[in-house]
Amino acid sequence: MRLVPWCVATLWFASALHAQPGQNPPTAQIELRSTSAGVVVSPCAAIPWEIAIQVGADSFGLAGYAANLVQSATNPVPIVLAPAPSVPSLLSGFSRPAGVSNTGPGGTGSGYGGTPIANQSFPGAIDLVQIGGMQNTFGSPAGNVGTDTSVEQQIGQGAQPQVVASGEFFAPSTAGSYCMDLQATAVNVLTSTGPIAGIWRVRQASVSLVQGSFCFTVRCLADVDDGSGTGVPDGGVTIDDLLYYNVIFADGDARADVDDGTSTGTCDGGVTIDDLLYFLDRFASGC
Ligand SMILES: [Ca+2]
Ligand SMILES: [Ca+2]
Repeated sequence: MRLVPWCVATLWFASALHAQPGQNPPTAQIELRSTSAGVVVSPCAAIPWEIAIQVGADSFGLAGYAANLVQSATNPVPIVLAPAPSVPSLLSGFSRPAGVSNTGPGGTGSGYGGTPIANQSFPGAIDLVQIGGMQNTFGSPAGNVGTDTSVEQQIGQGAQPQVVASGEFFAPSTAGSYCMDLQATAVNVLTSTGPIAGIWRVRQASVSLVQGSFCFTVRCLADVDDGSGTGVPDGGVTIDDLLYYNVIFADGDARADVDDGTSTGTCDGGVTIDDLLYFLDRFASGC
């Protein structure tokens, strides 16, 4: 399925329109970050992610960007990613209707947070494509899109990279190493005001992907203790784990939520007999 590339097509159009041959392109850095990077997490743990951009001093700041958040095809099981739920306040002029971005799922609202698309090489996996949007640098709105024609300068040129999008997903309950990648990154920056009042020259930046992925490890679902009774996993599945689960299940502890009745290890936020049955099944199978 091809997405209608309103955002990106406009980015390319703006680049071509205002390209300045013979000059080195302005620079930008983009990175994908997560506080779960390199961490061993529990099944169903919330995994936060964010995209940050640093724009070089050789321009007047961020004009627009787009990036895909894609899960590695080597992940043990697929993950369904949901769009970033909100737009950072500083970037409000990049999301429709104020800015120019894809429409949201179903053709309404803003797709700034990314459009969920099935990963063709990983059945069941849903990635996010074309996260982002752009300011209206054309000086006039296009119907109900780009209604904010006041261009904000110096976005992305602070002391720290500017967080442009953030979201989270839940770790699968299948043990193993999982990675997320940032792909198809494009960044446009403001280079100068044009000869026509209100119109900015924009150019595609030379983008450095300083951190293009992060990985985390999901521990074995049935490994919940090390014999100390404190809920510290030790990498092995023994009777200690069953004894500890017995306690947290009886308490209705959120850590005992390991299934939703489908026997797929999908958490549902509640602790019922389904969780106990699924835990016992996984315990019996050694993980
Ligand atoms: Ca254990
Ligand atoms: Ca449950």
